[in-house]
Amino acid sequence: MTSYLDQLRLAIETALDRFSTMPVGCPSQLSDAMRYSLLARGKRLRPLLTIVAAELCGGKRDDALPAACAVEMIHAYSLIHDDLPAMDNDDLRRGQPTCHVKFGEANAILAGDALQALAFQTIAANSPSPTIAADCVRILADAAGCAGMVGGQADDMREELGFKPPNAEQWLLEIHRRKTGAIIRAALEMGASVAGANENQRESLKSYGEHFGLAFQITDDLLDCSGNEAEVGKRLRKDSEQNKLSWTVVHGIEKSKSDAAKAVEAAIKSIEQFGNPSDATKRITYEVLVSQAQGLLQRRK
Ligand code: GRG
Repeated sequence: MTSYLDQLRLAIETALDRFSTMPVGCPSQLSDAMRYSLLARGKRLRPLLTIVAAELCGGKRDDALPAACAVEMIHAYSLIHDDLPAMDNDDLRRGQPTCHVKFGEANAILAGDALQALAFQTIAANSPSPTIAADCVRILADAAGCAGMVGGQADDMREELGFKPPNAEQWLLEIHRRKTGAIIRAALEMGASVAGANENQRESLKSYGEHFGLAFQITDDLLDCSGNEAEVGKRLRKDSEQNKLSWTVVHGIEKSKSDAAKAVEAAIKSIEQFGNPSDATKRITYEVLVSQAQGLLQRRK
């Protein structure tokens, strides 16, 4: 499995570099800011999930790479904007100064904007067919937009304006579902789409993504309490210091750990139908999805 993952990561890094080689007309300071954030040391979790989902459903890696890179571009844009002074005002991301610290606030806003456009351009121009391109654009736009990631972020920001939700548990679950979960779920659904998966396979991967996304965010909140800044590559203890709503603030550490474990279990159960495949590639991709979910419970970054 290690060599499969190493090869996959290399394919993702190479494709990200290729798809972010900017056309003539892109100002160099903008291209530098976009590539600085996009190509920085990230875990590449979302593109990895897209490709693994595609291969699990019998799709080709090369066909999945445009959608995989697009989801990483959307993720990179969200990190750049989330770090801005108007949002989280962070100075460290992926182990390096944030985009606005390095290039200035205006360039960082524009780099995020342009990465968002580049994501959709990458799918449109490189997908295996116009039908797949249209489907992936719809999936990613739904997940990134006002009822998905941006909507989740907007509600998350309301807290800073003094909003106190009547039901903090439900409110937080809904924020996590949109702010973090929607893009992870879209990563898996695009993999299914690229592979021409049937409806049953698509639903099962979406459900995996939903549970995985929740487990990911709960473990992110746990890392904020107990992680090491140098390892994680970003500032920590922000939620607890600002008393921001997070899973650990609402539920406490022990329940957060058990909720994460339950979400991981549910994720793995969602993909039961893919267990015991005869084909070697499908077997390894199934095992990768199981181990990526289990690995969340030991996250150190
Ligand atoms: C500002 C449009 C806009 C959206 C912000 C997703 C998001 C919404 C903000 C990201 C900030 C954040 C810390 C969210 C919590 C979980 C998360 C997405 C963490 C970062 O993802 P990783 O750990 O990061 O996969 P790497 O750097 O490894 O890719």
